[in-house]
Amino acid sequence: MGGTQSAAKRILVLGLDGAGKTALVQTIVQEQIDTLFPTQGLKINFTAREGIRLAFWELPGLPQFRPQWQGYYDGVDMMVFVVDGANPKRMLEARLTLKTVLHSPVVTGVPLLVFANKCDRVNKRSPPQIVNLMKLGDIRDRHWYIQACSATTGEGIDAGLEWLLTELKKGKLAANARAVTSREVTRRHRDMLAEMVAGYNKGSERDAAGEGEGEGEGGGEEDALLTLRDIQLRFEKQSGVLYAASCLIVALEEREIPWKKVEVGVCVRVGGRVGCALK
Ligand SMILES: Nc1nc2c(ncn2[C@@H]2O[C@H](COP(=O)(O)OP(=O)(O)O)[C@@H](O)[C@H]2O)c(=O)[nH]1
Ligand SMILES: [Mg+2]
Repeated sequence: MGGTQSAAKRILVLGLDGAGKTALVQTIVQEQIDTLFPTQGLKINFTAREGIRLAFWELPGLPQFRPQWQGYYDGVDMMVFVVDGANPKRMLEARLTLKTVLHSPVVTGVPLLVFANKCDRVNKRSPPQIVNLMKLGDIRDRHWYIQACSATTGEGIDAGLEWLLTELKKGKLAANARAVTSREVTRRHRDMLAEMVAGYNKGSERDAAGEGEGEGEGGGEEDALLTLRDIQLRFEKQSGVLYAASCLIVALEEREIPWKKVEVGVCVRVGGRVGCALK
């Protein structure tokens, strides 16, 4: 058979209740639009575009369900936030809700598509107005895009999906790169540092038990005690390389220079000519 379920890109569809999430996903997957009731649980819909399988995970938007959203963040490839573009009264609530979502370190770097839905309504707000109302300009740790659309007429949906597919094709490396360059200490840096400090503690314990003596000759480099200064230097070197790789990827992306992952380590190849391997 074709692609497995695990190969599908996972798109989390979030937004306040009544924003039009269910209607939008139904239009995308071309499902019959039934009478819509507020969604109570997780709804997953599959479709495929340009050979990419897409799994839309729609979560219920009512306030009592929002704290549960974070349980679905791990492994997400894309976030779609649907806002009712014709309801300025709930724009603040939408802004604060989105802010809480983006605050989670699990989704740092994951690209965000904001669908300003219900653009068929006369009192709709324009995307620039919504950018202002929702303070989207403050988002710096991921690629984001706003697209006006109507789940009812279908207007704007293809344009939004086109951006979404372009982002998905870049893959997780791009999202991770953005996460690294936008945060002072990333999770990977923290893990790296924790490992080094754990090694230091082990060494100190051995030393306290008097086993550190006599290691000079046969113990070898591996057993040599790390000092905090060593840890600092190693951390600076390794995190610097990670940071450099991430900055490079982001710089290439911003200039729309194509790059791709290759076999060894974290590699970047530009235009099939320049190669840069970082390990
Ligand atoms: N005029 C208009 N109404 C819409 C649009 N999208 C959704 N709706 C209506 O908004 C209401 C809430 O939609 P629903 O998909 O259930 O929102 P959800 O709670 O975010 O899943 C329903 O009555 C829909 O018919 C749209 O693009 N235009
Ligand atoms: Mg719904």
